[in-house]
Amino acid sequence: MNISQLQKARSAYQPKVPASIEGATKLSEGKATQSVADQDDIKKLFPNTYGMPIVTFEKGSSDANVEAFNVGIILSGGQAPGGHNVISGIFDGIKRLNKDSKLYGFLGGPSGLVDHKYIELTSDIIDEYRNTGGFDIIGSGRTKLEEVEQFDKGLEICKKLNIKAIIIIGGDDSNTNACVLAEYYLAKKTGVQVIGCPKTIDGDLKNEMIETSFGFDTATKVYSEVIGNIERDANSAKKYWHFIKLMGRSASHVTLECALQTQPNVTLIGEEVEAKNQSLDDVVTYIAEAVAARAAKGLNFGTVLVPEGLIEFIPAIKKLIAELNDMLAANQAEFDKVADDKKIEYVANHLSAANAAIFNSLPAGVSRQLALERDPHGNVQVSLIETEQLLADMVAKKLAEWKKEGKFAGKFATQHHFFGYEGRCAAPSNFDADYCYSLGRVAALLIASGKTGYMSSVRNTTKPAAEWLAGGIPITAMMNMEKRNGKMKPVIQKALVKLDGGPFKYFASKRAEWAIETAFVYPGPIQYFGPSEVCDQPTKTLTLEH
Ligand code: FBP
Repeated sequence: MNISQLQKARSAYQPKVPASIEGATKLSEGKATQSVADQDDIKKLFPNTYGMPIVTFEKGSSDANVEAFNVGIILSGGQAPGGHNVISGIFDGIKRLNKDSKLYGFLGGPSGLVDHKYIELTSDIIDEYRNTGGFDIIGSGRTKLEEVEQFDKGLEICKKLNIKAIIIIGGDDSNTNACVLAEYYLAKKTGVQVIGCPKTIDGDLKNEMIETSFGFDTATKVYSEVIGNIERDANSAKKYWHFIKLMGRSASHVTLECALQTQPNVTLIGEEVEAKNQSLDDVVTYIAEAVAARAAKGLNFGTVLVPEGLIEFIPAIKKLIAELNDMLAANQAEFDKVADDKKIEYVANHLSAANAAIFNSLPAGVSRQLALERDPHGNVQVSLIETEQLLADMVAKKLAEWKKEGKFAGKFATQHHFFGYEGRCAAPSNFDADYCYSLGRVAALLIASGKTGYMSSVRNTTKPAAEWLAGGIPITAMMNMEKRNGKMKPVIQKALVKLDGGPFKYFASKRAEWAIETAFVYPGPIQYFGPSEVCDQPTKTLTLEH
């Protein structure tokens, strides 16, 4: 591989780990856990993995004698900076416990396990990928792992390769699948353990014990750098309003974090739009008012941040999506036979009158995305909906009406952008490099301790890495029941932006000022080498939450 000087220097970076796991460790078990909600249902569905205790690794006196063991890893879902460091952490972790242990990587996501596509990850391969972005070491995929036949196919390859445990590195859906797999393998007494690792740039796989998902730190720093550059451009040319959509399929954490870092004029938070029961027109009016207020001061430029999941938070559209999900699930066989060019019409004809009216009023691209082009988990692929363009056009229309009424005398020219894929494979920040490597090392310890159905956890992350706490959280403790494809299913509860939480409250206390003034902050690029206060800062979200 040809590499840059920075990559060369970066590959020599030794990630920091919690002091408690630097040498020998001992495991301490806490109290039994319960799921976050729907305890009876979850307990019934996970009789073998429900109620397990939270475990913590503390400094031990001597290394236990661990027999060599083999581990298989899967990267699942969207890329997130730091995935390669989770893998190098697992590799170093299992080799420290016994140098004859082996690591296998299943190729192209969960389908690699089912289709028996794998490679052995040796030190030569691992060394090439240390502290790099991307998931290209083994590739990722979005195949759902939820059928018994898939689990059995997976078991075959585990037996063949003498794999003691599988580690699934993924978001909430993938870790839900990890938990189901752990339960199945335990119930069948297969001896194969399953461990999860919290990954997603979206930042929505977190709870009291999982402080953040990896990749969020780096991705939001990359987006904030470019948003800052755009703000500076806007403030230099003073002629454009920039509409910037940011990734984050379901939750608005990425948008909120970027707003805290760059102080744009308008930031939409999907969770607030839902809580206030706002319509698309309310949202458009809110932006137009900010544009008009700045225009009155002669400031015909600005920035608007839009979370990609916004559309799903607008209550009327949320209701429409819920009915669509149920209707499509109930009529799947018939719907599959409908010709492609008749599908939209079919959908409109099978919705209630109120939802059909909303469906028909949406731009064609949006209705198509909502109804037809879901990902394998049934999620609307919001990254493909051009909400930033839609809002810019609607605001322009509103301002034109206000102009006629004498309520707006400014200029309104727009540019639009979408930042998502740009940040998912960035070289991990020091935080993500350290956090991911530590998650990998902890996952290896969980396996050696015989644990299954656990997620690797590293806490106390606003403190220096040496003070981080290492352990494992039973995945069942994060679960509740939710409707998926028309049926109630056990799933990890998604963490949405809390409107009474520190990050949102701070933002809400500042946004009126940011809307009118030009209070932009230009954070600049991620720094990998230099003073700790420049290189090692966690996100503002994490700091304000703790
Ligand atoms: P994960 O939940 O798998 O981490 O992926 C998150 C994400 O990056 C979202 O922000 C985005 O909506 C989606 O993936 C895009 O999916 P795809 O990579 O399939 O285009």
